[in-house]
Amino acid sequence: MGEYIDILESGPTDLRMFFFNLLQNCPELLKDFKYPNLGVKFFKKLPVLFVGGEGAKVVMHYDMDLANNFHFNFAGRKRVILYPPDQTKHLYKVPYSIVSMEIIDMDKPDLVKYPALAKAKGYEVVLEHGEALYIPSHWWHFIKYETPCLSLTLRSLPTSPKKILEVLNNLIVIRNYDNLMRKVKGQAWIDYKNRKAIRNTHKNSGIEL
Ligand SMILES: O=C(O)CCC(=O)C(=O)O
Repeated sequence: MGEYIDILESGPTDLRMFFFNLLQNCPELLKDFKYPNLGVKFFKKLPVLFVGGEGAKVVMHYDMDLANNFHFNFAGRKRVILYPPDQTKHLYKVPYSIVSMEIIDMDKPDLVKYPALAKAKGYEVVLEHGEALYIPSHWWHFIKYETPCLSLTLRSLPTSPKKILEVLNNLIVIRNYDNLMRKVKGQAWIDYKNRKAIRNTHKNSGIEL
């Protein structure tokens, strides 16, 4: 960890720790925070840490478990772009996944190649040291680390039967099907999904190229 912090402090780097479960990997750190009283039931099995260096980017995605997330930024400054679920049609969502096309730099998107993004209505926020962001269930988020950051996400799982069914479908059906197709078809499967992401998005956004 010490060596990793030295790397983060020495300049821009893509090296990130993503979704590091404190309960499983470093339970002694649980003593360092308390679950806040925000009127929600937290899922205490999954307090997850996110660490990254200056310039690191997290691809636009929403969380597969459809949790309501509370993202606490303990160190550094990060920029977050958020889109509500009703903007999905403009976001070049890759089929059988919960991410936008990775090739798109949501920080400075190429609107000639990806014009639907100009129609998407979202929010942008800069999280400073000590600030927290509520990311509602199913909301898309893209993150750029402006400086090295260390943040903790606490989650509250969905309770409505409709959402629970969607989570089970995401975790059991879609994820396994996608993994199988990657194994069987390799790069051809990825290329097919990216072509379909563009076709679907342009069709649903009313764009003709
Ligand atoms: O800040 C990060 O690195 C990612 C945060 C994230 O995706 C989340 O909290 O769900």
